[in-house]
Amino acid sequence: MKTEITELLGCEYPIIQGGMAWVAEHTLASAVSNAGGIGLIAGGNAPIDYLREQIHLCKEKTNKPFGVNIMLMSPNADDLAQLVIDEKLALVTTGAGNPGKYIPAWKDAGIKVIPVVPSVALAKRMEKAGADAVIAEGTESGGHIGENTTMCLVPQVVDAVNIPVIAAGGIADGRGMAASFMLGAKGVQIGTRFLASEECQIHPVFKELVVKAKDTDSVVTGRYTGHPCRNVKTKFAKKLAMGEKDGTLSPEEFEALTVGALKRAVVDGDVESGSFLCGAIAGMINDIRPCADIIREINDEAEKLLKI
Ligand code: TUI
Repeated sequence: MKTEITELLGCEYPIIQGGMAWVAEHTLASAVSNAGGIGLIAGGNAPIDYLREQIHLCKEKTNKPFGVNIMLMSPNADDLAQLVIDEKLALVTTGAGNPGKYIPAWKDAGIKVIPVVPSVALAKRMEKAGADAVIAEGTESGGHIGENTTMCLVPQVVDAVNIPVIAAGGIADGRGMAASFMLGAKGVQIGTRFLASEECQIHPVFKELVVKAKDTDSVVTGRYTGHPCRNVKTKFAKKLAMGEKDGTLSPEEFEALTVGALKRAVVDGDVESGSFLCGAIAGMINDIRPCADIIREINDEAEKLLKI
């Protein structure tokens, strides 16, 4: 499917992989890019030397464009903002903040800039600051989330800006992609579906949680810390949610329990103390497939539906 996003990024399909912290490393990113989408390496809170290595490994595995997602709350965000310039990457996406101060340098370096926005106000600010597109991410997404839903946010952002809008949050099949296009999006960002891909390097326990999840198996924790995150509803996530609700966990105690919890989920598959970030659409995902099959199937189904 050709859209303003495939034109902008030079890819075959208007499908961008989510920049999932600890999850989105070079194997997944290169598989998505080689399949004609846009793969991303997630910065998360990772050290800069690790990220440089991931970028180099990804370049070895694909000649197609790929990008980096910068989590702006990371202490390494400044260094990563410079690294994407030094490495002459095709695009950068950002999350969890306003990347305005970096945009002029990225534009000067010819990098396409696509911030994730949870609101119309930030989308407008990003357009003014020179962003090439925005990702309007609904609260159905996994990980750190805003309040508005994909269904409400996407058309409002589409109406508010003149740059292309990519929809994110709750999209895992061709119906979701077609619906996003009907709302005015020119591309989709997909995260959770790629957790259950063959190339995704997360612990098998994490993949199993995604595949087995039902519609009601995600929960948002951490609203009272200012960093709400959607996770698989494990016993640990329920304990956090309950402690937050009934006041038995102070925000400080909550933070102490969740330090390092993403790594414990992704690397160790530790259901007792890991945070398995995942979107509300996990209930629809029932198998582990190669990225190329996932991308082709989603695109073809959407194309078929949009032609009706
Ligand atoms: O960033 C994400 N999802 C993430 S990041 C992450 S790692 C993490 N580690 C520790 C604490 C929190 C997260 C896990 N999942 N998605 C993109 C996203 N960006 N969602 C919401 C936002 C956002 C929120 C506020 C973007 C901008 C924003 O701006 C506030 C402002 O400054 O105007």
